[in-house]
Amino acid sequence: MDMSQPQGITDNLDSEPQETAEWIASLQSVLETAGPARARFLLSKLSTAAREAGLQWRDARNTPYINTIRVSDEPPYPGGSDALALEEKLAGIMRWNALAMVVKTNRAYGELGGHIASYASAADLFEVGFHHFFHARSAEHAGDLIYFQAHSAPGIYARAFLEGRLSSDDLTYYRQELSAKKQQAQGLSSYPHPWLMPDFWQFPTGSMGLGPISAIYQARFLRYLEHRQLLTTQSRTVWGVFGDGEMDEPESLAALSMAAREKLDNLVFVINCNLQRLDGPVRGNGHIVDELETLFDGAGWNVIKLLWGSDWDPLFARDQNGELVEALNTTVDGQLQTFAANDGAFNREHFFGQTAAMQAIGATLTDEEIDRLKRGGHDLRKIYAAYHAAANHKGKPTVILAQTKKGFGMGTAGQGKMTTHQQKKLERQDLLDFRDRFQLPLTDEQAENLSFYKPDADSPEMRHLLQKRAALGGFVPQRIDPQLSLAVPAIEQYAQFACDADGKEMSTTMALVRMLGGLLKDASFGKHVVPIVADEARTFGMANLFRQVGIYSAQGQLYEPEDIGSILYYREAKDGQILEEGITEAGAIASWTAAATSYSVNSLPMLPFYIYYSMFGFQRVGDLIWAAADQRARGFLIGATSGRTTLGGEGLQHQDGSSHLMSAAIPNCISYDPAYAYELAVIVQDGMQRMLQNHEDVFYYITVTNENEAQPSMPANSKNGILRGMHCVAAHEKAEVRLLASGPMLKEAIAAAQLLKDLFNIHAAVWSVTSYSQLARDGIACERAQRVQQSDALPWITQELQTSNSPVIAVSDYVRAVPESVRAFVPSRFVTLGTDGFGRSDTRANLRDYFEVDAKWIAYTAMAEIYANKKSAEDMHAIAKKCGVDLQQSLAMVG
Ligand SMILES: Cc1ncc(C[n+]2csc(CCOP(=O)(O)OP(=O)(O)O)c2C)c(N)n1
Repeated sequence: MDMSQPQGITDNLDSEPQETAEWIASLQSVLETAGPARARFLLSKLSTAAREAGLQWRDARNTPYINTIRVSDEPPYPGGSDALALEEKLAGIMRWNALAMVVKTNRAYGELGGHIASYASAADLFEVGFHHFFHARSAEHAGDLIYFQAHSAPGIYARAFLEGRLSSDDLTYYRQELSAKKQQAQGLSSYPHPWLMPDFWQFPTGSMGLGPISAIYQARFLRYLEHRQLLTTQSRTVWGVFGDGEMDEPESLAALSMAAREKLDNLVFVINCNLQRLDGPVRGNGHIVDELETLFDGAGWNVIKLLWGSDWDPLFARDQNGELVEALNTTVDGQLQTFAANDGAFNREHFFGQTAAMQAIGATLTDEEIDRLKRGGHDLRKIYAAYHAAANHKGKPTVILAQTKKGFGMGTAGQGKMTTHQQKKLERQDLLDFRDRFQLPLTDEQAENLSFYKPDADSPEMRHLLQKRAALGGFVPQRIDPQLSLAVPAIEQYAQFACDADGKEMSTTMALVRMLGGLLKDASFGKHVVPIVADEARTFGMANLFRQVGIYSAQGQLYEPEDIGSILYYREAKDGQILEEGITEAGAIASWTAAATSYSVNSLPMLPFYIYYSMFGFQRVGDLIWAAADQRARGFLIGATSGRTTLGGEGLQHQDGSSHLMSAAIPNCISYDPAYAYELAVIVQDGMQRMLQNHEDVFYYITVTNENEAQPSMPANSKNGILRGMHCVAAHEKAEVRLLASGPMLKEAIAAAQLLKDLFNIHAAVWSVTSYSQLARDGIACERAQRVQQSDALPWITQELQTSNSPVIAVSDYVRAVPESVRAFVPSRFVTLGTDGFGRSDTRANLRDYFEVDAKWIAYTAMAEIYANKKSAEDMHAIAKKCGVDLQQSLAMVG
């Protein structure tokens, strides 16, 4: 007998039904007489015996295509059938107002877009949450944290309208934030954007996949605060409602096992399985629900399938030989979509018509009743049961796979249609049908005109709505900034060594880590600091922090670390402070965002420093950083081992020449590329003050390098220039050339100035450019002020350079576009040097020669500018040779 063929998973043939029935009866009898624990024990013994017999059998990860929660386990609905009826009515009103808002907007301006079908499928999932589960922040409860499926935003606005938080004028300005402002109305952003609606939205979810990973790390960060005894968070739940199509994003699934490993039972995902995405079915030829069940179950989550409404219960009760369930098991999603798009008669023929037994089940219903059979995600009673089970499940995060119909209730105009995602225009008859479908008290004219509908304030449904929210502490979503300040330590306290470095050798990474260590030691401030790494702490010399503040682990340390004997041993602790995320930049940045928004989410300001390989930041997880910016994050991103020529041997994929270009495009990201430890100290101090004391919604990106250098002490009066983007480090009244350089290139510029003096008796002045992007922003702002406000404000860079006409050479270890960004504000001839192209593995010296950014190239470039068009080619070759530059070889390299 071939026992290698896995049996029992795909093979549904039952050759011995009698024998099968006996086995099942035995199991049932054990269950009845000895209980579930004994039944589980026996099954697991059987499984072991099967494996020992070489059967290679394992239980299928999938359960049948029916609800996980049995009817007998459903809790009573709070408020009974009266509440149920009111809530169904309210859901219909939300649906209408959401639809009216989108269609109205698109009648006026066809270009504005918006979605109807997604919310139509999610409305009931949201409503049960709003009525019974989603706690607002109040005196009794710190508030649940809810990540809303972004393109269902119209429904959240529709609810806020009924709650009295938005006016009908506001709804009229959906997706018209600019026009709204002119009319003193509140513009409604397309998707959840805290930047645009700072009192309303908490979490940006518009970019698919970012919501799920962010929700997971948010839940974990609550635990971190709890375990560090900074906050009591136990009653708070993180809810995330996401699309089934969205689960294909790698970020959506990336952190599932972490959530289970950390036992995040404060986390509930609700996946709106309407089986469709934008273009068509999510898994036309399979079951997305089953696929997700396998993935979540395999990762260790509690999985609840919520597939069929209460009106299916009597049908399943009649399904004596399992043919109905078997049909559901084998009907693929593409077909289920077709069933959703067609009427009762079609479903009778094509679904219930499959076998005689099913025909008989179908015969108990009229066509109208078949048409109205609900999927689980549209049945408030079933949804409540699933949420109740999820909220009470201990030890694991829960996912509810809620099956719905896309465009539910949109009838032939949209329900289950392939094109429903983008539908935003409805004909007269479709509107009337929708009104009738949800029994809305609107006249034909009102329906046709898309009038918003709000029941009287003292109507039972309005009273119910407001009572329910009052019982849960108020309205959600709601975002606050309590403006809590932290006393920032004085710079002398943690960075004296950097300000008075006096030529001591160190890299800026070493300086940063030492400052961090100092900040962590501060008796009152230190506990707010959150060091985050993605498995590179040793690379950045941070191993000493392992011992100093410990690595956070919910379980503490269950083993004796190999290096227990060393002073810097690998110390994990339940109250550990470092978030060591492992090799997941996406996870680490999601952690950083949770910490960087704690001032708002938890009314507890925290200060995260996420230190990472700079190349694996903006390039790798730029969209998550963009979302953090939207969310008004406050914290430090530290791009370490930065600079295309400074990282040396690591080569093309590691050498970062572009992060400063990308960070400059994020409006509230303040970027610096400092050369010296004292500059770094001034920047960190300024950042802490702006973020933690002035409550500015900015975050800092600072690049640091691993190149050791002699660090000078801080010159007097340099602070203003450091923060504004440039300060002079070598002045010369008669400078014939001015050299600007950032980060590691500064020492090359200083060496170039020396070369010019030694070789040609040419005088150069040198500036340290701490931030080309801040100089450029200032330049653009001044230029606009001159144009629009007739101001005479001069950009800082112009002020610094306007005293002479001598040429200016600007150097950066990033692509030339970075220094190029200040060209318009330089009042003389201007040349940029940068590191465009792919990186290479070699020594710093060879790389800087190759990219033509080292001292000799800067000196040669200066000479070429000073002698522009005044010297012959031969003379220039001779000058180059004197500088040590080989023009012939460089041309060959570039070629
Ligand atoms: C990263 C990203 N890619 C693409 C989109 C565009 N987009 C918006 S909604 C959508 C389909 C969503 O399908 P699903 O997650 O199944 O949600 P449904 O609308 O069906 O409920 C797409 C592709 C996006 N918003 N974000």
